[in-house]
Amino acid sequence: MAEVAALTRPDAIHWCDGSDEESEALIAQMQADGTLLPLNAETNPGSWLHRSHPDDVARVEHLTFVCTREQADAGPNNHWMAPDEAHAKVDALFDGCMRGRTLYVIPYCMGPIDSPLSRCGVEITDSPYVVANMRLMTRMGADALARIEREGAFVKGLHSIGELDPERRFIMHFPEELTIKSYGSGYGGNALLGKKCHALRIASFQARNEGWLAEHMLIVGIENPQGETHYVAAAFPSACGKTNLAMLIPPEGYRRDGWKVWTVGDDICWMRPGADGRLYAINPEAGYFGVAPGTSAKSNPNALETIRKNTIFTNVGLTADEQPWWEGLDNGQQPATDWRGNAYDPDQGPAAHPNARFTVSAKQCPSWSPMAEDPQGVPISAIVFGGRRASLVPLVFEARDWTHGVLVGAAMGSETTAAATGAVGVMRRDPMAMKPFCGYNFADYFGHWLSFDKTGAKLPKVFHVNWFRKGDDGKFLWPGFGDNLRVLEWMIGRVKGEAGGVETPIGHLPTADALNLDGVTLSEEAKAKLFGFERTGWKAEFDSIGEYLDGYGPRMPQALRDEQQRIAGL
Ligand code: GTP
Ligand code: SPV
Ligand code: MN
Repeated sequence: MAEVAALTRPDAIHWCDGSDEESEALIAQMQADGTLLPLNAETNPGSWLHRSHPDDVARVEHLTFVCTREQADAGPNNHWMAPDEAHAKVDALFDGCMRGRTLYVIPYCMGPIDSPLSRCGVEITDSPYVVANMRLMTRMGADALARIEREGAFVKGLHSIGELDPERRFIMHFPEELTIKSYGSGYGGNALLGKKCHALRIASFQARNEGWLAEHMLIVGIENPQGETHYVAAAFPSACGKTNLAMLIPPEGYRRDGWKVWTVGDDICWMRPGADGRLYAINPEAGYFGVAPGTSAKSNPNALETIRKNTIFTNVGLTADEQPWWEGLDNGQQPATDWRGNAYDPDQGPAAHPNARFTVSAKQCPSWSPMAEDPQGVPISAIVFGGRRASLVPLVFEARDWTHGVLVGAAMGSETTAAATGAVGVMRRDPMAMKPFCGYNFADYFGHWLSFDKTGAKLPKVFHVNWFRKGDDGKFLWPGFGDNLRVLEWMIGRVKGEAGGVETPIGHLPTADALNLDGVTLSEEAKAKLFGFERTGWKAEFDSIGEYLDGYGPRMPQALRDEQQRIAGL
């Protein structure tokens, strides 16, 4: 601490205790200096708008580094810099950067305070906006500090918004030192260090050494009419539907029959084998940092209800009476001001930035699961991988066994989204939705996944879904959102050995009558594309998957290459 203060030279130091008084004082200060703008107090009580610097609206994958001693340990999947060089580079930027500012010390716990699966960290930052967000997203303050003092070990994070200059911006990870240094951005994934930097990049590295998994997955509980709840963990890349699936509202008929959906987490999942051989999962987060555009009373009513109060909105538009507004909100209101604060002009682009976000406490979600606080976590029945694929990939298929399931995850492809700076809609390999987040070599990561298949293990079944298949007219063929429960129901049926499937080279697809489609109208084209196996296209896909795996050289586990070879024959 003294070292950091000597380097950064803040005017004042504040230790965060997480109290209401502290939060109120910070918010008052941010309101006074314009960091937070008050929203309509009647429609959005306790809620604020933050407009970020227009060049600082998303994660910056090209400026994110994993700094292991050996470059090969970071893998071809990460940008790498030698630790000494990285420290020197970023410390030069931190030198004196907090002059005139307050340094905040944020002790936080990822996961329930009393869970053996949880891990703590301390983030030092000069951004009160980061403090306010960390308060919603983590268990922050006195309780976390007490656990840190008891345990001794914690992840050290240093953050400064610097000058918000994209040329002077770095997100550096030192997994071997349990250290993060982030400079020059105030955006969520770059600045809320408990989230992607700690809970995914550093935690994935720790998890490999300690025999657990840190994943970019939602966790959702599906309660059937008999009152049994099955927990499902699903990895979709950024802005590909995790929040929506986690908060799903069952279609009318299912609701009548008594189906219920429970939200445990919407972005990150830590899991480890329990004494009974099953995988048990916790959500290390305490809030949601969700995508605003596309969130409506139709697509995600639970999210809309969650963000009715006590919410920080970042880079949304505003109506004339200061209500938050975004594309796809569909509530009959019109935007007056865009996310930059200019009068809304459709010729100047959307009113909300496509990666506009809301930050809110998880407990405000109507479907929030009390099991999210269980220190032992929830047992996982199914793991789901999925991407945004306009062509080829059917609605759902099931992997034959664990090794095949690991290949299905390793082979994931998805079209890029606005969650990271760069081109949108470009198909890339995003294994297990962890391309931007795995803190070590993917070849070792796949090997770690394979290692869970051992005597006594009762592993979940593995599935792959694609909500984003398009027809010849360029429109989505599957209604998605609430109707995705039909697919989850089939998966649970498979877990229980009750639902039908047909074997194909890529795995089991549902038989024609195995999926409940009551109330869904699908064209013949839709049925063929959503439930069909396209041999020629898959042949080419498997060649491309083979090339991808080969790119990792001999470090890639042979079992995975054998599995790819076996299927590539088709
Ligand atoms: P991160 O927070 O970036 O990790 O993203 P996420 O995976 O939680 O994404 P989110 O659920 O916020 O979804 C992002 C976008 O996908 C939104 O625009 C949604 O409207 C859209 N989306 C989600 N589920 C579906 C679906 O089932 N079908 C279709 N067509 N779109 C969906
Ligand atoms: C993602 O990009 O996957 C997010 C948002 O969940 S952020 O926390 O900014 O990375
Ligand atoms: Mn995410």
